[in-house]
Amino acid sequence: MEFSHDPNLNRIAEKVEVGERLSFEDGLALFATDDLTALGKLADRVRRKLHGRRTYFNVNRHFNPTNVCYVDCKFCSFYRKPRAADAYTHNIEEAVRIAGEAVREGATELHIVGGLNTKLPFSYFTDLLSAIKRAYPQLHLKAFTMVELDHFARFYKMSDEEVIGRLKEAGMDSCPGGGAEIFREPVRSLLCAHKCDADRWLELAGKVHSYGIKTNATMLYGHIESHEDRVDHLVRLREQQDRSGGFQCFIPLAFNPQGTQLAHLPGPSGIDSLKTIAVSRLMLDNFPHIKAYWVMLGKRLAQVALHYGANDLDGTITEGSELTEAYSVEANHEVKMTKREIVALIEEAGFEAVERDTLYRPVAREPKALELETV
Ligand code: V47
Repeated sequence: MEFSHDPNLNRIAEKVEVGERLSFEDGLALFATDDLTALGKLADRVRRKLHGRRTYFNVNRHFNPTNVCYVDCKFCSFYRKPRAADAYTHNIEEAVRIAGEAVREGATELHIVGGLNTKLPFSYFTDLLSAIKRAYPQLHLKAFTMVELDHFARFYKMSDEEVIGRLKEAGMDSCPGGGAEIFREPVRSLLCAHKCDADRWLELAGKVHSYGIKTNATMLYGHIESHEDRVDHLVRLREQQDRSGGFQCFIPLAFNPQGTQLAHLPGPSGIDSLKTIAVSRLMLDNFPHIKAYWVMLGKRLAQVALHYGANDLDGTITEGSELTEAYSVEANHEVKMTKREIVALIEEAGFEAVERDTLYRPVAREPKALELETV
């Protein structure tokens, strides 16, 4: 029996079988297919070849130092102008207190991203990292997107090398994948005219990788972009990974229109999200991990996405993170999941849940710690 009623999928399945790289046109054909089940099956084969039944999650927390930002991204409901009543900047003591809470809850990672706030000196960011590191040296600091690094270099008039070197010295262990949005023009400029462009984002990722620092990559989908824009995005990331090799994980981010300047758009459907996960797994043959980010997909769809090529659900996260709450699709913008809940989601889907650290090393916990866990 043929694999699919879609001849394009049969042709692509043969390429996948022998490990042949998929082309731009293949990417478009994958998005165009009406055979979601076969597309998912194909992505699942690749996922199982790489990871078997293992599905990763971590115990983490997000910290957003400031919501003040000049970029004015059309898809963002988090940022505020400096004089807004609810504009905030956390002080360093507050950051250390939150990091301490995270550590007591068993977190191995603090994910730090914020607005581009021109009122802060560069020393705020290095002090932030070094104060948290001094207090909790065991906590991995996944901090600052390529957009933030670009801002630091331009605004504080430093070379990229100086920015990366000083943040690394202060305690930056890896970088999250945000700010990639959609690389291709004109969509990128329509969404976020004041953000660094695609070449710059990719250049900085390459430079960070050259320091032995791992990063992630994202793609914001389900707004004004086309399938061509998405495939272009994936191909550019694949080419950068060929050059610098430091991406660990790709995370397709489902656009949540609520509260944004694009609130009139519907956001991506469930089918579109599953397709996007599957196409990502198939196109990004040099990315080890594909994450189904439950905060944006919702817990239920993220669970299903594990059968469409995803092998990671992100983490427990915990409430109290302003950016994460702004884009959450969960009821009341909830962003907390207990470890028990995340393990149950993975196991019920038929996979083996593996707690990982940020670098995808399995985390061993004392049995007692599991009993006592608060997350
Ligand atoms: O760059 C902003 C996106 C990103 C909305 O590296 C939105 O492990 C949907 O990058 N609807 C930041 N998305 C988050 C991010 C991330 C998250 C989790 C894990 C990792 C990782 C990275 O969030 C932004 C933007 O693309 N975003 N607003 C929105 N309304």
